[in-house]
Amino acid sequence: MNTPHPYFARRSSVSETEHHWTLAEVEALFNLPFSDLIYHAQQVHRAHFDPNSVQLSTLLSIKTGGCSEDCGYCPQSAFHNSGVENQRMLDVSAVVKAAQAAKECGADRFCMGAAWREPTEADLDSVVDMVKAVRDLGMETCATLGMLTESQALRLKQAGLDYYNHNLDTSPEFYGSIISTRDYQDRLDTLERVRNAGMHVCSGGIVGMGESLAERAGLVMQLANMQPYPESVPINHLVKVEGTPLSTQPDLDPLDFVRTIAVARITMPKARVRLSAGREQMSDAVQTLCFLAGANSIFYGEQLLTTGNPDVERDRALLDKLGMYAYHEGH
Ligand code: SAM
Ligand code: DTB
Ligand code: SF4
Repeated sequence: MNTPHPYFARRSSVSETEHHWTLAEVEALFNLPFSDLIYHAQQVHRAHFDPNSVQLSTLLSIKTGGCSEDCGYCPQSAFHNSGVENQRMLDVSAVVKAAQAAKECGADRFCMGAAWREPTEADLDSVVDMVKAVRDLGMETCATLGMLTESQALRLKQAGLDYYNHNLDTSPEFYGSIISTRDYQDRLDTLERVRNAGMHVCSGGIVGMGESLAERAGLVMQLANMQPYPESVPINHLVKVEGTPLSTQPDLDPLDFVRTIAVARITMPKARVRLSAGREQMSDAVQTLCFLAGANSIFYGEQLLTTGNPDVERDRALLDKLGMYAYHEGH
C-alpha cells in the first residue's frame, strides 16, 4: 500500500520556494505510482498556471560546431565526428531575419545558441547587437553562450537579455562521466553571475544519458534547491547523434522521461518547465503525457541547434488537438 509522499503532508506549512529538497524526497516522487505522480503534478501546475497555455521559444544557432568542450552528448564538440559543419558567427541581419520569421510563426521568445566554452569580448560585442535587435522586434530574448564572467553577464543584462540558458545537464555525481573539460562548479558559478546580474535563469538538463534514477533525481534536486530556482527549466531528452559517444545509449522508457517532467513541475512549481530536445522522435501521446505532467513550454520551429524539431504544422496540429494555445495569445 502506498502512503502519501511526505512533501504533500507538510506542503501547507512550507513556502514552496523555501523548501529544501533532500535526495530521498525527490527519489520518492520519482517512485510514486504513475497516476499519483501525474495527479500531484497537475495539482501543482494548476495552482500556478493556465494548464492549456504553452510558451513557445525558437532556437537559432548563431555559431555552430568546433566547440572546445567534450560534452559526450553534443554534436558540436570538436572532440567528436558528428558531421556537423563548423560555421562562423552569423551576422546581425541574419539573426533578425530568423527572429522575425519565428515571431510570425507565433514564437514569443528567441534563443540564440553558440558552440562556445565561453565568449570572447569580441564575440560578446556581436551578441549584444543581436540581443538589442531581437528585442526591438518585441520578442523576449534568451542566449546560451557557455561560461560568463561577471562583467559579461552585466553587459548582456544591460543589452536587454531576458534569459540566460546554462544547463546543469545532470547530477554532480554523473557529470564527470559526460564532460571532462569543465566541472560542475563552473556551471554553478556562471548561473550565480547570471542571477546576480539580474537576468532570468534558464537551467535544466538531459535525461537518457545512462544516469541512474538517483542521478536523475540529483539533477532535479540541484535545480530545485537553487535559491531561487530557475524561472525556466528545459528538460531535454537525449538526441542520439551518430559520432557522439552517447549515440549508442539504450532507449529510455518514455514514461521515465514523463516522470522527470512531473518531478520538475512539483519541485519547481512556478517555473516554466520546457519539454525540450527529443520531441521530433516522440509520439504525440508521449508529448501529451508531458503536458499533463506539467510541461508548459516547448522549442518551436523545424530546427533545434543542429538537429531537427517537429515542424510548425505538426506542433500546431498537436496543440489544436489538445485545445492548447500559445500563452501570449491573450489567454
Ligand atoms: N555551449 C553552450 C553550453 O553548453 O552551455 C550553449 C549551447 S549547448 C548546445 C546547450 C545545451 O544543449 C546543452 O547544455 C545540452 O543540455 C543541450 N544539448 C546538446 N546536445 C544535446 C543532445 N544531443 N541531446 C539533448 N540535448 C542536447
Ligand atoms: C536546451 O536546454 N536545449 C536546447 C537549448 N537549451 C539551447 C538545445 C538542444 C540541442 C539539441 C542538439 C542540437 O540540436 O544540436
Ligand atoms: Fe560545446 Fe555546449 Fe556542445 Fe558542450 S554542449 S560541446 S559546451 S556547444
